Amino acid sequence: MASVPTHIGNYPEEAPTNILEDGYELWLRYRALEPGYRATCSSLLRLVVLPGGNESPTLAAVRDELMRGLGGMVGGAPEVVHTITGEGVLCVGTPATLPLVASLGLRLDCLGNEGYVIRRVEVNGFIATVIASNDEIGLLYGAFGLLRALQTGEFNVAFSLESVPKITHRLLNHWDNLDGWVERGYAGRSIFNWWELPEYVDPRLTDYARANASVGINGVVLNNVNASSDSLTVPFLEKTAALANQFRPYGLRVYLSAKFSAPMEIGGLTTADPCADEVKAWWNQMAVRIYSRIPDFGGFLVKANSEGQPGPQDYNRTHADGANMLADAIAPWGGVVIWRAFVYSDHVPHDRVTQAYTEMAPLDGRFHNNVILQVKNGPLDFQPREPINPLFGAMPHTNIGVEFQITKEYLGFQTHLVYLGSLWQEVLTTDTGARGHGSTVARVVDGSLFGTPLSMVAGVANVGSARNWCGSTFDQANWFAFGRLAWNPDHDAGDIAREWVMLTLTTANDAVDIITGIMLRSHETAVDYMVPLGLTHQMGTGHHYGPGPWINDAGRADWNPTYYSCADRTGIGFDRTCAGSGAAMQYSHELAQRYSKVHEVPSNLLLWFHHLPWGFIMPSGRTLWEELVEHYTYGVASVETMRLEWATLRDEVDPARFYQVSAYLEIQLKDSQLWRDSCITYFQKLNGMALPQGVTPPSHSLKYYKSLAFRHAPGNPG
Ligand code: BDP
Repeated sequence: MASVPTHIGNYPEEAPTNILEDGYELWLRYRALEPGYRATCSSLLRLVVLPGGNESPTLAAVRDELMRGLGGMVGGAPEVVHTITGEGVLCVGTPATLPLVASLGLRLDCLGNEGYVIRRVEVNGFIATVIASNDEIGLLYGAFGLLRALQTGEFNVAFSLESVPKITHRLLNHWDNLDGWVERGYAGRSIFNWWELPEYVDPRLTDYARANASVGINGVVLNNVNASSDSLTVPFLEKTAALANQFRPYGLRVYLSAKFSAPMEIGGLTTADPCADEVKAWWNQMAVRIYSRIPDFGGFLVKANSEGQPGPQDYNRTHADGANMLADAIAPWGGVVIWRAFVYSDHVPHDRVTQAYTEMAPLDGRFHNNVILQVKNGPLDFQPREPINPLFGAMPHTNIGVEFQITKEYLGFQTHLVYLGSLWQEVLTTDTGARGHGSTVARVVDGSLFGTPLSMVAGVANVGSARNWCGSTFDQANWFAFGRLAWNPDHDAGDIAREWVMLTLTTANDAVDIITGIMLRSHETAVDYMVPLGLTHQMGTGHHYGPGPWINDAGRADWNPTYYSCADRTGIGFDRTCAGSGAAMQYSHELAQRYSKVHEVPSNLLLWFHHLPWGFIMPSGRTLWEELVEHYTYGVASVETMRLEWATLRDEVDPARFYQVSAYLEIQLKDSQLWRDSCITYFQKLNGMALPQGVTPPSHSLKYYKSLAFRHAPGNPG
């Protein structure tokens, strides 16, 4: 067990840079570069050219960030100059802010509004580094791109970088309530203090905006999808406007979750029927009220007819009727309606995972152009592993965005180290088969597969008021990876992990290798100790943290782990082939075939699609029961390996963060053992089979595991 460092705040003089590593700075630490490399960078980057006078807030943010970054890494305060009269100049501009940029022959036409190019070019006979873009926000993204390159040691005399986002809408969804409580939040309370707004805007929110801009996130939904109509009242719109003003320089637009019944709750109407004239008029007025305060308001996110939320179906209207009515109201200002496909009606369906497809796919082509359908990555609910949602590829005439969950509701909260980049990459690279080979989810959500104009990657935020923002060091990596993948869904999750480690923890090669290795194994490790071989939703009711595979008395059938495992004396797994629920048939022909065949389905989805006898022989030659036990056991062993590997890094990582990660790995080890032992004990009770030879038996009875409660777990609305 790592001991609590005693010297925080009183750190020995020889290591002053390790003081106050409380995680606040995230990946924007800008520590001094190693001397040799610093010399290379300083000879190139002493000076910054920005236009004099009338500097816009975005240009000011660009300048501040470069001054801060170069000052920290290269040393000294960079000098601001207005002409190029020597070597070592960094020019930053759009053709409008710095006319010189237009004359350099840089190909800006391919960059759109947000892309940027960084090149070394000759200006006035001197070699200068140029960051150029069409709009100022591209300069900010470019500044962060350059600073990242400096931090990770990629900068050199021939440095060149061009980057254009592949996704138009790169959004964080905060599940934050107006009283500051965060649904599924594990990093303290909301960073938005509605009580104090609009008069007091916490300066910390500027750092929040910087962090988002640094990874290219360009929008933020401020309130919970389980929305309160109050967010649309004038006092709260004033508060929203104050946040919008704070975020605007960083290219971060604000959005609101809208409650469908708001016209009744705060508008005095007797209906919220989307086809009623008075309802349309009410939303039209709402749009005027919002845009008069926030001219660049992003739009509405709506959870309708799902988990008890009101929606158009309450009036026998379709999701398209509801979404289009709202979309028409905000279209004149360029707003979008983001309509969630996570529909989950009051009636227990035949198979819960078929619901979104059943309701949404027939509506393809019926949504207006400024509607984006937000589809969770899997058909169930942010489980540690799911197949892709079958809606990807099934709605060619609809703007489709993916919704990931950055906060780890089902993956051990902030105390389990699980790097989500791997999970997201697995989803994004899955071939839907919709238009032949290569029809990946990434190509659906970036709009290139079907030529849909709006594209979106959204993530349920893991940011809160915790000093380190996310509740743990490694959860910062998930915020970072989300942004990087939203910018370019083809990015490699391993490269992103490595980059984050270098920016956040250490640049020492061996340590970077070890930490990146831990991160890349971490998702599969969690799947192993929680839900191996395609099992799903084995978590306890409400909190979703610890194991509850035996639970069969939750409010409705599809809230029960037993509903998903279908485990009994003879076998385990949910039959979703034609002979079962038929859910596999919602995929393209090729995928449906693969998933339906027990010998072709990937083994990590086996029990998602098939119900099999415990004695089923796996490709390894082991029985299914033996293989399950093997996975659970391996998951625990793998956490132990992570813990031991981390322990070797004591001298590489500052004491505060080293200690917290060490302690959290202890928690994860204990929990992984609990997951393994609970699940093995329960399933063994059902099948009566012996444990494979040499396997350590669980140390407690089923009664003991069932007696464990997770009271007061954070983030649980129940
Ligand atoms: C589930 C969460 C619940 C959310 C719901 C949603 O348990 O708190 O409200 O998703 O996405 O995962 O709307």
